[in-house]
Amino acid sequence: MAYETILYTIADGIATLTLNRPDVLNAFNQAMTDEIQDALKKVERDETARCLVITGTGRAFSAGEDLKSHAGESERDFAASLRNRYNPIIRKLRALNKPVLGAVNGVAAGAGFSLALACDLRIASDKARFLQAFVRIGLVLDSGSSWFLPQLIGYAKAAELCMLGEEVNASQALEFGLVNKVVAHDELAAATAEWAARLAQGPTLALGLMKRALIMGTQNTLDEVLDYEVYGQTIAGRSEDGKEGATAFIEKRKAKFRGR
Ligand code: T3D
Repeated sequence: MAYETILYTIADGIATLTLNRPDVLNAFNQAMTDEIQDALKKVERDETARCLVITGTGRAFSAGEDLKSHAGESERDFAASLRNRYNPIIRKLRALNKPVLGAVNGVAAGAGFSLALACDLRIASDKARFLQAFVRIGLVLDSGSSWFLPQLIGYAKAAELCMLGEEVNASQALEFGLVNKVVAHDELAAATAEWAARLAQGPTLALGLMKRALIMGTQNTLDEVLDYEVYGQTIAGRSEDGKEGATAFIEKRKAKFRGR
């Protein structure tokens, strides 16, 4: 599939998906959600892709659904839009057995905010802003924000942001735990490259199992998680990278992981 609304590159084990409709703050139209779904399948299948970075061009990460593309529509099928366009993206990002790093370069609103929340880690530019815009247009949260937000920042803060439609700046986002770190706008690319390289050079198989266990930890019992850790450690410990990690420790050198 040729991409018109996103950019997709892969280099040095890092797949980068860039939302690319800057004139509308990278709002999602049908083409863009189709293309994101296609690119995520590529990342999933490509063994050389060991980490995914998601970012945007221009001054936005994403302003959510392209509201202008629906001007004049009498009846909109929200259920079909969410089920067929957004939910598969969020599900795929969470199921992806590779780490996903959001580089939030600017405003993230509505489903754009949800997309950022679906990443495993987030680095924000000091120009980033976060807005649960839904209340302003009479809609409810979607694309997983109702699940991600209370877990990340607690129920009361989530309710405040969503019900009052409060905009959060980058330093507030850091304080609330919405992002992992904030850097000067000009340093976002370098900071993202540094973390992405560390992730891409990590023990990919173990990182995928770790991601699954952490997600389980948010919704399963301790007993269930303990069992999953047994399973995960068995797989990771027997893997090539698991053996390399132990050998490197004994030999007092840095492990060289190959992602399997
Ligand atoms: O519908 C379904 O399928 C269900 C799924 C829903 C998911 C959703 O995401 S619903 C929520 C949609 N998003 C929003 O409600 C956010 C709308 N945008 C804004 O509130 C503001 O634009 C921002 C707070 C994001 C940024 O404000 P600001 O002042 O920095 O920029 P701006 O001037 O408002 O926007 C710049 C341009 O981008 C402007 O175009 P213009 O006037 O220069 O030609 C604006 O219309 C356009 N733009 C911004 N957001 C969207 C958009 N165009 C289309 N869709 C947008 N969402």
